[in-house]
Amino acid sequence: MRLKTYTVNNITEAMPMIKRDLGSEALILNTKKVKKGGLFGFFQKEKLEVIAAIETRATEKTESREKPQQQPQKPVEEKVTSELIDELKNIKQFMMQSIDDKSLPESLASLNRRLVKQDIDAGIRSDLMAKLLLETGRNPECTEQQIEELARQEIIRLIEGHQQSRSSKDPDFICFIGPTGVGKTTTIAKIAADYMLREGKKVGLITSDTYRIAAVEQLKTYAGILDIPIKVVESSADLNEAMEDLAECEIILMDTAGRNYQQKQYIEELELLLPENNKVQINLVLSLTSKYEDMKKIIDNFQTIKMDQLLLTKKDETSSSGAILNLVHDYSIPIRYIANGQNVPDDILAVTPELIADFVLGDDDNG
Ligand SMILES: Nc1nc2c(ncn2[C@@H]2O[C@H](COP(=O)(O)OP(=O)(O)OP(=O)(O)O)[C@@H](O)[C@H]2O)c(=O)[nH]1
Ligand SMILES: [Mg+2]
Repeated sequence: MRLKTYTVNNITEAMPMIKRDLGSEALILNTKKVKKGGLFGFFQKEKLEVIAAIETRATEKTESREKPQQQPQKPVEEKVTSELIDELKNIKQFMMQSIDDKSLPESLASLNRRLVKQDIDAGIRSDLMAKLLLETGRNPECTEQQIEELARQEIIRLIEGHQQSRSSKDPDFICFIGPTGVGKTTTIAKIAADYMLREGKKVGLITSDTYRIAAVEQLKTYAGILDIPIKVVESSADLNEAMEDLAECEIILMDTAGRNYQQKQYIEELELLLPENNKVQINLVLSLTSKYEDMKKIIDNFQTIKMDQLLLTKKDETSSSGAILNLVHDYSIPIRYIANGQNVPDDILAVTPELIADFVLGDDDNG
């Protein structure tokens, strides 16, 4: 790694110098304010010290080793790769600590403040700011609109990298699980309507929520409105029977009782009920009004159940959308739908990377 330190008036001034000396792949490791000049401590000027670095290539590293022929090639390559990964991790850590509002030019600082308001994770913000700093360094004339568009493209790229579908074919049995009151039943009604009206599919419903007295009636009401069959099950034996009864249906949506999934015993109960079948798709429903740490705890608890998709609800009840991007980044579980209101069947959006980017940058019209 090559390091170079610059003392400048502001970060924008440092960018062309870094690019000239270290190239456009260079990273900013640290920035700090320093006092320079003056006499006996008086009349000093405040300057910015910027440390930038460029990683030397893995191949160059291998070649420059003293006796490469004495070690088999593969272990050497593996060692170099793991050293590089460690170094990059250190650099990232460094950047996360050093990039803050004060070290950013105003155009980026205001964007950063907006992302903080959206509760976007500090690591994601630092990565984004580092990329935007380099871009704006290449092109100091960047307008705020252009910076916004660059940020949007970067966010879309991040989402695309993390949102690969986990199942290769369309499911024919989708099970909805999640904490109490997040909107599982309402969302199932919206999705059932979507399959029927938009895709013209024959839909069937199953519910295992015999826990709450009104729960079965709630789903039965939707089944009645949509004129589709519904079965109530209490055990996995019942479930097999219900699936046979609904064999005519092209897609079956199954509702489950809301449980406090921060407690593992409820996950074990669910495991006993769900069919062991690769065609079953499991959707975890979470509300965006929950605390991010609580969402994480629930997902972490679901280690034993293969989760295929996330479904997020109550977007209309919160003004911060950062959790959506944090989830994409931290778990790479595809997010298929976002529900944004109580109206069945209208208040649901099919998720695209562009939609999430609009949400986190705060320029959506979708509630
Ligand atoms: N604002 C808003 N309310 C929603 C949304 N989705 C569902 N709700 C409301 O949330 C409440 C609970 O919805 P349900 O569908 O019964 O939630 P559930 O997860 O099935 O609840 P349990 O089965 O009791 O665990 C209802 O008042 C819904 O109208 C949404 O996207 N936005
Ligand atoms: Mg319910």
